[in-house]
Amino acid sequence: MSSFLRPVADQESATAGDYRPVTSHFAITPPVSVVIPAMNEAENLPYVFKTLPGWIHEVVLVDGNSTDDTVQVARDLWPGVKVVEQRGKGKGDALITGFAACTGEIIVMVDADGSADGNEIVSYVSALVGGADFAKGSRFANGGGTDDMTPIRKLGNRVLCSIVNAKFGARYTDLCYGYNAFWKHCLDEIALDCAGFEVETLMNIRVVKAGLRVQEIPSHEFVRIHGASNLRAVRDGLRVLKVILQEHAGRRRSPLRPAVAPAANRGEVS
Ligand SMILES: Nc1nc2c(ncn2[C@@H]2O[C@H](COP(=O)(O)OP(=O)(O)O)[C@@H](O)[C@H]2O)c(=O)[nH]1
Ligand SMILES: [Mg+2]
Repeated sequence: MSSFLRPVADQESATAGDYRPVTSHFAITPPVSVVIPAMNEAENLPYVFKTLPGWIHEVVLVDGNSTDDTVQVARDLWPGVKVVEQRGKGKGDALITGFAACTGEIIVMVDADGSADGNEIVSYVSALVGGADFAKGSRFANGGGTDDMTPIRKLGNRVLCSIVNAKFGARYTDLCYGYNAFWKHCLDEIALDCAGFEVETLMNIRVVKAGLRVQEIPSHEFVRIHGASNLRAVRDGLRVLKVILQEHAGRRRSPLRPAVAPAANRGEVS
């Protein structure tokens, strides 16, 4: 559904207890927040917003000190978008900041590079209202796919995923994927404390350690539309491996950056 077709009045008046029609066959009560970490993604945002469903409660865009028009483009495309200025650095830092700004009961994380199809959000939300705590996107589950991963990234992801499965008793088919959704209460149980691209791995490990109900959702990752990935396969792969080993050793990691900035220092919301 195009953002132009959003039932704005319904969204604004909807509160927990109201039913939000999601499809002609499905309605839900919990408000859904979508968190979009974005660093210089102005050219990609039109593609991202175009696929977001009209029934979501709010969009929280976490700006990573973009030097392009990311923030203005987001405001033009989605009036009412909540823009959070990131104070630290890295995707993990951005997501932690964005999660803290959400008012919905369900949180969906969506990349801003045009690789994620917002039409899949209904599958994630369906799994959550059906009983899962954490709906984990997978490009390698039956029905999923990727046009964006290089062979080296596929190999690294596969090896790291196998290590997580072996060490934590998980049965994941994907590990380092940015499209996931969860009930907000999960945040208390996973207490995220990381800065970079290891964030999804940390989430995937901590939900399993916390005994939360995880359901994989087949997802298709499209190719980034404009610009280049910020991820560096070797550097970030090693960060992921370090997190896996630290989590397995049971050590509480000292965060690379504060998990949540002190109130006075927290990103501005507008
Ligand atoms: N706010 C913010 N967003 C980031 C940062 N690093 C990456 N992102 C966003 O995270 C998403 C995934 O990053 P990307 O570079 O595409 O990595 P890849 O998908 O792993 O290739 C994109 O929407 C980026 O704009 C950051 O430091 N701050
Ligand atoms: Mg990407």
